[in-house]
Amino acid sequence: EYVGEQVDRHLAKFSEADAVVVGAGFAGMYQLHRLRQMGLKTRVIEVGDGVGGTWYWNRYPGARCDIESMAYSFGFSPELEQDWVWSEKYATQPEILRYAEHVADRFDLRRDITFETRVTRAIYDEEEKRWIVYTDKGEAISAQYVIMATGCLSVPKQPDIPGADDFKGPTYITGRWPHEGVDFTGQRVAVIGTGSSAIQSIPLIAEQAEELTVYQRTPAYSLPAGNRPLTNSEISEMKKHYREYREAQKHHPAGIPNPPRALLSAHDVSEAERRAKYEEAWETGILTALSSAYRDTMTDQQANDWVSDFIREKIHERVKDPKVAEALTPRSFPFGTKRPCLDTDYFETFNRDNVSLVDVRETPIERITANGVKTKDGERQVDSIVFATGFDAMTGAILNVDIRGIGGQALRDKWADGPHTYLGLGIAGFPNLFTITGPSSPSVLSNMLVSIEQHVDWVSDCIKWMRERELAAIEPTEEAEDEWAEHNEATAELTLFPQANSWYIGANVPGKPRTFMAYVGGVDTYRAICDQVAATGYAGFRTY
Ligand code: FAD
Ligand code: N01
Repeated sequence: EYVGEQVDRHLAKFSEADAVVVGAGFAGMYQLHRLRQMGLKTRVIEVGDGVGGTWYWNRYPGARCDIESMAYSFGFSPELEQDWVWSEKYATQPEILRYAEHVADRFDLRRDITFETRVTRAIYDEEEKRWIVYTDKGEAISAQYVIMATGCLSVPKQPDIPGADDFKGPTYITGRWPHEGVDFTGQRVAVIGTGSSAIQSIPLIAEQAEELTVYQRTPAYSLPAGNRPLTNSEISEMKKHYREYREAQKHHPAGIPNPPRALLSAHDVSEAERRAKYEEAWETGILTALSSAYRDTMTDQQANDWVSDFIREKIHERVKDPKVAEALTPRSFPFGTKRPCLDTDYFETFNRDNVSLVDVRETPIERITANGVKTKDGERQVDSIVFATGFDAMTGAILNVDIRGIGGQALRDKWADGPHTYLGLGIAGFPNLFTITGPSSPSVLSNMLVSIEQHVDWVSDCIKWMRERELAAIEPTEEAEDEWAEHNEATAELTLFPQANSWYIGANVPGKPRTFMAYVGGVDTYRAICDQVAATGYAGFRTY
């Protein structure tokens, strides 16, 4: 019988904890806080040398949140939300990182976080019913629970362009930006990619660089953020009603209660009314305003075509050269089926003399050379290259750890055809292992802080329930997992989401299995399901 790897307790630095949390982004930080409150000896292991996760790594120019700062923040502590003052509608990365650091100080989190350390393996010891978690610093930690708070967008996709290593000048990846910043003054710069990270950084890089060339494979739908400083009265108004607002977040499908969900179908109104509604939504500068203008935007092709056309027209208004405007106009997928972007002057940047667009659908990148980027039209020499090419999303960070469950089964094998979980929280055959905002939960389709808190609370309550009953292990049944997968797929099929080659579906990483990796049923419905599961003694899980 397989009893897990034998640890040589003399060679490895061996320690014990009740729980190991992997990652010290917002999820890991709050998980530590909750488990500590419950009296569990908890260790957090983090690769970076500070807290904040996403906001620690993504230091590229222009990085900000695209869900309003006052909403994209923790709701678990009324005192914290009253004390902290956000300066802008959409806070910059340095401000969000300061917030994460404030949370770490305020709740004295750092003393249980081991920084600059990577979890490399986690092996379940069936006899002991404990995990042994290995780090790259030679430590092995025995723990009853492992919580993967490793992030959905934390592993940058490796540049999959031939010759990427040949380039002689500096290259940068948006998700691993140098802490000291980069000065592009006087340089010829290439940016590859036109997703959210590119759209935020391009306008600022264009202001500094001598010449900027943007290599675009798929144009994006992007809406103007209308970013601005928050006024004192806005802040105090929100703070007066913060508790009700946090409650409303939990009961909205995306965790974003403003604007409220639409009751009307786009088919119920006249063209003029639709247009007026879209204009009004456009002016709000809120990511979900257009998709939630009518209830069928994400489920009805015609309803989606109307709003997609509206955005296409806006792009043509924003870009002076009609050929460039058309190249920047998304036509190959419905609005919202890839994550939309919010921008500050993104499209207008292409009106600048020092900015040019290369449409790689027409002139594919053949390779990166020692001096620049070569397409079928020839080589363009540049001094630096920025890869804004995205992430191995949802599963990348989890599968970077070699996780072995019952019978020594590797999670990498179990997920060879795509992630398989129950509720995006637990995995059959991997007892006492939880994933925060894991695949097949709403996670990336929502305000992530709302989803993170919901998952951390659910996991903490589950562990409390286990301890009260002196249970050693909990894991989903395979039947529950299969049913959840079927429900997920069926729900996604009711929408337009599967039409796009998005990172939601793994399409951005060559060779990655294609499955829709987020639950589209909504944060509100999903929370009710999770609560029901807990209330019925964790139906769909088995304990021993
Ligand atoms: P992360 O913040 O990704 O933290 C995971 C941590 O785990 C990282 O620090 C990583 O180093 C660590 N880690 C991973 N693997 C290991 C390992 N093996 N060993 C040790 N440590 C490990 N969401 C929104 O809702 N609104 C927004 O406006 C928004 N803006 C975003 C902007 C950017 C640029 C990006 C990339 C994402 C954005 N997101 C946004 C999504 C964002 O990732 C989440 O909102 C949230 O910050 C995720 O927190 P997390 O703790 O789950 O994961
Ligand atoms: O990554 P992406 P991202 N050759 O995958 C292109 C969150 N986020 O870092 O679409 C040429 O979206 C790729 O082209 P294509 C948010 O959830 C939020 O920008 O695959 N091009 C695409 O244009 C977001 O969705 C904010 O055809 C290549 C781009 O690179 C998620 O993180 C800010 C290529 C990658 O876009 C990821 O965003 C930043 C190749 N070989 C991130 N490979 C906010 O605003 C890839 N591309 C809050």
